Formats: sequence, structure tokens, C-alpha cells
Amino acid sequence: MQAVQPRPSSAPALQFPKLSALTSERWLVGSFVFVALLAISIGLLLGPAQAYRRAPALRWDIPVFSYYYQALTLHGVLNALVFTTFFIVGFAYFVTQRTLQRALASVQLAWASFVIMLLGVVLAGYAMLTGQANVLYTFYAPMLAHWTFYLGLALVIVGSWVAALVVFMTYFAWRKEHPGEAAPLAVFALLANYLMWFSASLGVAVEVLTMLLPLSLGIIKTTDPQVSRILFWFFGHPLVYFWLIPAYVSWYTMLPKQYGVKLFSDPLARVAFLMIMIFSIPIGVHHLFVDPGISELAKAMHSLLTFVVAVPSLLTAFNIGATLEKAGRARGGGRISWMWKQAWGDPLIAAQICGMLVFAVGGVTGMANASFTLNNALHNTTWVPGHFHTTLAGGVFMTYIGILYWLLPMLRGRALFARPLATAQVYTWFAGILVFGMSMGRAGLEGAIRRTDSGAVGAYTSEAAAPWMNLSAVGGTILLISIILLFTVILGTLFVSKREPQTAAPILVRAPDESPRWTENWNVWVALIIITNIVMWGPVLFGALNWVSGFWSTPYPMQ
Ligand code: HAS
Repeated sequence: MQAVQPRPSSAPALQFPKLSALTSERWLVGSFVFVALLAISIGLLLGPAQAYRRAPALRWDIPVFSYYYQALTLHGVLNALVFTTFFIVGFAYFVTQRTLQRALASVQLAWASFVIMLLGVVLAGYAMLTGQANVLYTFYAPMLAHWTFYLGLALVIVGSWVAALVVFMTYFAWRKEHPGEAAPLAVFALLANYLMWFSASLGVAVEVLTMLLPLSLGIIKTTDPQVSRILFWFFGHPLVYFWLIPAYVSWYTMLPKQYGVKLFSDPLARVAFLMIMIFSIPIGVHHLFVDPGISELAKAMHSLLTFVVAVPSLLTAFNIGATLEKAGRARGGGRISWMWKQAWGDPLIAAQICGMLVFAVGGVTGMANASFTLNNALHNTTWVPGHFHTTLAGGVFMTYIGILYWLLPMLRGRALFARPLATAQVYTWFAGILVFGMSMGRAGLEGAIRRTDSGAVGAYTSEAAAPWMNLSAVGGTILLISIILLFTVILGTLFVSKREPQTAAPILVRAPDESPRWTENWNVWVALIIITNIVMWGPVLFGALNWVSGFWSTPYPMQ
């Protein structure tokens, strides 16, 4: 195992080397990352606790959060909503400044986004910790939470919109001064991500503001769970690509820089990001395949487009695979041996490559979900958590770990603490998430139902599923070890390791000459997003509305 030696940077570290800009960057990005880490310090630990709770051989109750659904809600919301959003917004600010080589267009607005999001987390956290929001991270009706939960999450989203505005403003200011130049790939990808995120989150905003919040405040007494689910999944699927794109930014623009090689194809990468942006929203009915109120035609169309949205990931596998081949060959590898000539001993790189390998497993399970017929057997089984632990907690989170391992030292001006420990952390996560994800998947094939308190005393787990649920607890234990290592490395980097001022971030700064400018026709993309979603979602929503008793309500009474 050989670590990659830092290479001299061809681009200057930062064109605005004013101390004030760097200091404000450290505080701003550091604050986002801090809240993100705080969220996962609770959220991650609840993961193994869930695995123990559901393993028939253990049936161990979580001592603090005795109610299964409270712990599951905290686990999902803190990891999948709070950690991700804070991490992505902070990362996007950092990448925008560094690649465009200019300060953010409005530091005040950037701080406003932080304050709004933080207020949101406090409100939602209050509801979850006091057991008044046991509605899971997919919080549609008919389950109902305390109003602070909905208001809190709405504020997190509004804060992220403000953050998107800041990034767009910074890009437009840069664009004025660089009319003929393609935007750096990392910023291009983040703009696509924010555009998709803004469009998608309109669905959940409508759901929260017109249904869940008024309901929880007692302003309305009935609602329509089917419409609520439709509006949620308009947002819920693109949400997963909101998590994925920053990981792809790392693979496309940081990994090549860390290796000192050129990305195989910049134009192909841009096409992949555009495809994700356009096709990630009009496919969300694949979460509703078993819902009776939606037409077969809509289900078939959304199933078809779900396969289309896998194409940019296949393009990514090709593009990044070819880039890794270059890197492996540069390290002495041959036609096949480039694969094991990767920098397996470097935690920053190993985290990303191991993430890709787990993601490939998760991708295949996603394709199985997308099949209308297979989905009937897989939906609501533990196969689905198996899928998203290999995509989100595997591919995406492992890449975020790789990012954290260079970002934290830079923000703190200290070296990464105990590199061998960091490398061990990467491999324990890799092993743990594979064992956990695959055993959950297999238990699902044996009929284990997700989101049931199957660990409760007296609960029944089928004999066929039990060994796999027990194995998932073994995965959870390996992950627990990895979590302890992760926080040891993080705390050591923040407070213990030696001071080592760093300013050069491993990001490709300039777009290569072959970068196409047409990919930045944002008006065209916005028009396409609107048209595809009217065509794909319009009939679904129209068909679900209750034309007799009022659009947003059914005679379904809510407590
Ligand atoms: Fe998914 C449910 C379909 C991707 C997350 N998904 C979920 C849920 C979550 C989630 C959280 O069609 C559960 C929601 C809930 O709680 O109910 N998903 C897909 C499909 C894809 C997909 C087709 N999902 C993701 C990603 C996620 C994520 C990404 C998070 C980040 N998913 C579904 C469906 C459901 C679903 C249904 C509903 C299930 C149900 O019934 O409830 C695709 O986008 C996946 C494409 C990916 C690939 C893999 C490409 C491989 C790459 C790595 C290459 C490796 C290299 C390394 C280069 C085709 C890019 C080489 C290295 C060497 C050294 C050689």
C-alpha cells in the first residue's frame, strides 16, 4: 500500500489570498460542517442500535429512545436530511469560492442561510427528541408530528434555497468577467444540483405549508394522504441525487487532482450532470408502484425513466473508471493491474474508490427496484434499506468521508490525525456497510418487512430471514467500530494533531478547452424541467385530487 504524495498544484491555491476571505471561509464552511458532524454524532450511533434491536438473536432495546420509531426517525432525519444538507451547503460554498477564485457574492446572505437552517434543526430536533415526531424521515400523511417538526424542516429547505441563491449570484458575477469560458466542472455540477433541488423541493414545500403544518396546528381537520405522498415523492427521489452529485463532484474534480491526472472526459461529465438534473424528478412514482390511486400508464412511464436516470451513473462508471486506469497506469500498472495499483493506502482516495465499489452494488439493487414487476416483491421489505445503505451510506457517505479528510485539516490548519487510523476507518466502513447492506437485502428477499419493530419482545421473524437479520447486526458492529475510529480521527484532527497551515484544495480549477459552453444554457434546462414534470407528474396529481370533497382534503379525519 502506497500513499499518494501531494503534487505541486498547477493552479494557484487561491486568487484572493486576503486573510479576511480565508478567515470568513473557515468560519462559514466550518460552521456548516460542525452542525453536520454534530448531527451524525447522534444519527450514526443510532444505526447499530437499530441493527441490534431488529436482530432476533439479540432483541436489544435502545435504552435512551425506547420507542423504535423515535430512534428510527432520529436516525433517518439526522443522517439523511440534516447531515447531508448542512454538509452539501458548506461544501458548495467552499467549492464555489475555490474554483471560481472569488469570494461569495454575499457573505451576509450565506450566513443568513446558516442561521435559518440552524433554527430549523433546533425546532425539528425539539419535536424528535421529545417524542412528538415519530413519523420517520419520509414524513407524509397520515402520520402526524408536532408543528415544530414541519416548520423546522421547512426552514432547513428555505435556508438551502438562500444558499443556492448565493452560489448562483457568485456564478453570474464570475460569468460577467469570463464571457467565453466554460464554468469549472465542480461549479457547473453544483449549479445543476441546486437547480434540481430547488425545483424538487417545491413539492415538499407545498405539502408542508398547505397540508402538514396547518393540520398539525389544528387549522384544518382532514387531509388527503395520497396527495401528500405524491407531493412528498416529487421531492423524495431527486433528494437522493442531491446527495449523490457532491460525491460525483469529488470523483470528477478532486480525485483526478489528488492523483495528478487529467479527467478522462469533461464534456461527458457535464452531460451526466445535466441528465441527472433533468431526469431525477419525473420518476418519483417508482416509490408509489404499489399505491392503488395511480394509473398503470404513469407507473410504466416513471419506471422507464428511472432506467434512463441510471444512464448518467453508467457514464460516470465509464468516465471515472477510465480516469482511474490512467492513474493506475501512471503508478506502474498494466492493462489489468492498474486496478490494484490504486492508492489503497491513502485514506482520502481509498474512501472514494471503496465508495464507488459499494455504490456499484447499490446501483444494481436500484435497477431491481425500478422494475415495476420486481418492485412488487421488494417494496417495503428490508431490501430497500439494503439498497440505500449501499448507495447513500456506502457510495455517497464514504466519499464524504474522503472529502472530510482533506477539508477538516484545511479548515483547522492542522494535519489529518493518525492517517493509518483513518485508513483503517475507511476499510472497516467498507466491510461493515457491505455486510450490513447485503444481509438486509437478502433478509428482504426472505420477506423481512422494513420499518417494523421486529425486535420487540414477542415479535415474529421468519426462520428464513432471521440469520440475515442477525448478520446485519454483525455489519452494524463493524460499522460501530468504524464510527468510533471516524470520530477519533475527526476529534484528533480538530484538537490534537500538529499545526500545518494549508490553503491548496485538491480541486480542478479551470475547465479544459474542450468544455462545451452550450451546457450552460440554463433557461433551456429550466424549461425542460418544467415541461417534463408537467407531462410526468401532472396526470398523477390531477388523477389523485378529490374533485368532490375538495382538493386538499378527503373525509379522512386526522388526529
Ligand atoms: Fe434509490 C429507493 C431506484 C440510486 C437512495 N433509493 C431509495 C431509497 C433511498 C434511495 C434512500 O426504482 C428509499 C426511500 C424510502 O425510504 O422509501 N435508486 C434507484 C435507481 C438508482 C438509485 C434506479 N438511490 C440511488 C442513490 C441513492 C438512493 C444514488 C442515494 C444516494 N431507489 C430506486 C427505487 C426505489 C429507491 C425504485 C423505491 C424502492 C421502493 O419500492 O420503496 C440509480 O440511479 C442507480 C444507478 C447507479 C449505478 C451504479 C454505477 C456505478 C458507479 C461506480 C463505478 C465504480 C468504479 C470503480 C468506477 C448504475 C458509478 C472502479 C474501481 C476499480 C478499482 C476497478
